[in-house]
Amino acid sequence: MDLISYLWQYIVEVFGIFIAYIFAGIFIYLILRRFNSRAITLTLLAVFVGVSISFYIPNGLPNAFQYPFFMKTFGPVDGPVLPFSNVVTFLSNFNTFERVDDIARDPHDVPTDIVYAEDGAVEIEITAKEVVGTLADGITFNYWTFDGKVPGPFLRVREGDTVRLTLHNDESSIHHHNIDLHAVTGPGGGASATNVAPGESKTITFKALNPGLFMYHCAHPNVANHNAHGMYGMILVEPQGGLPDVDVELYVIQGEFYTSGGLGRKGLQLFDPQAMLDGKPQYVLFNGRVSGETEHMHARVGDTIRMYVGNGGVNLISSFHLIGEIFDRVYREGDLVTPPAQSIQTTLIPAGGATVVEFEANYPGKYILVDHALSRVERGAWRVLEISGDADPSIFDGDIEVGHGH
Ligand SMILES: [Cu+2]
Repeated sequence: MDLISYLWQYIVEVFGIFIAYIFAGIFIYLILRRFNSRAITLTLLAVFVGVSISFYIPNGLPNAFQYPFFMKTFGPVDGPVLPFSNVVTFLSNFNTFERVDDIARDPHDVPTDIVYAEDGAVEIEITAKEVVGTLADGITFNYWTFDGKVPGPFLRVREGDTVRLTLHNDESSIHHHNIDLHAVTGPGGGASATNVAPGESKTITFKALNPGLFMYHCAHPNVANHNAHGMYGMILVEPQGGLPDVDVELYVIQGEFYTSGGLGRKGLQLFDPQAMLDGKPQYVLFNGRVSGETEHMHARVGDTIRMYVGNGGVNLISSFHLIGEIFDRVYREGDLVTPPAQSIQTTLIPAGGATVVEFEANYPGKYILVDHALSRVERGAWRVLEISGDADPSIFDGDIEVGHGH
């Protein structure tokens, strides 16, 4: 019943169109019988076919009808269409998937210490897990995750460390998964040695040769498909000697979600591979959830804030900007070797790339981080940083209006 309530709009859409089409046919048939004229018959037939075609050509079949069995793609491995049997397995096992109410990882969830095992290696365990999460109020999506949240856990190591990473694939998963860490020097960034079937685990060891902030993501075919379900996170490789101390560290990753229903369509949203190939996401989100429903990030006046920001893609470049602040330092593209750029308003984050920004919280208020390709804000690409503390009128003074329209 749960599933039917989620899929109700698809069912209504399919039957609505079906019924309308049948009765349009009956209507025409009745008119033809009444007039019994060849000219009217041909005219009405032409109108009917013409209207059908003109609807079909620009729109295709309604999304609810559509499953692109015959999509032809040219990547090195399988295309982004899920095997139909997997979709059926997902729908028939729908009630057994874990429900995650808050799919968005808390941006404050950044470990400060590196924990070493007895043999001196950094030991990391991650579980790939497919869950049903809330994308926005009343809108759910089948997320594929690392550790049940989007993004996956923030990993912290230091240049020169040996890292032993075990990837588990939860028994409830339908798909195989793996992990490609951009911090790894080795085949597939670790992906080809971590392919895990549901219930399986595999371990790799790697040396963190280069410092920087790096993305990691699932690279199981179809890679874009796995990424577009939420399978990404970041690993920080601190330079020898570490990074300067700051008061607050925050972790956000922008990502695109390609859903079969339009923006705001309620219910369970199925993944739309055609929209992904076209690069037209319905949602662009920080940490996998529409931001109006997430907790604010917090800091105090006087704090130095460092943000680790990534772009899980799979198609867009992020024009990362924090409204009402200037980044004092930007470690462009996550480069922690070169001295940072300074006093930057907006910085680019490529798909599969990252940036580190630092700034001092100078004045209290609500600051909104966005992708400054601003139409994406309407698709969910914003998040609030709330700075509390005393206002210094020499920095800013004015009557602050809230919720001003146009
Ligand atoms: Cu995967």
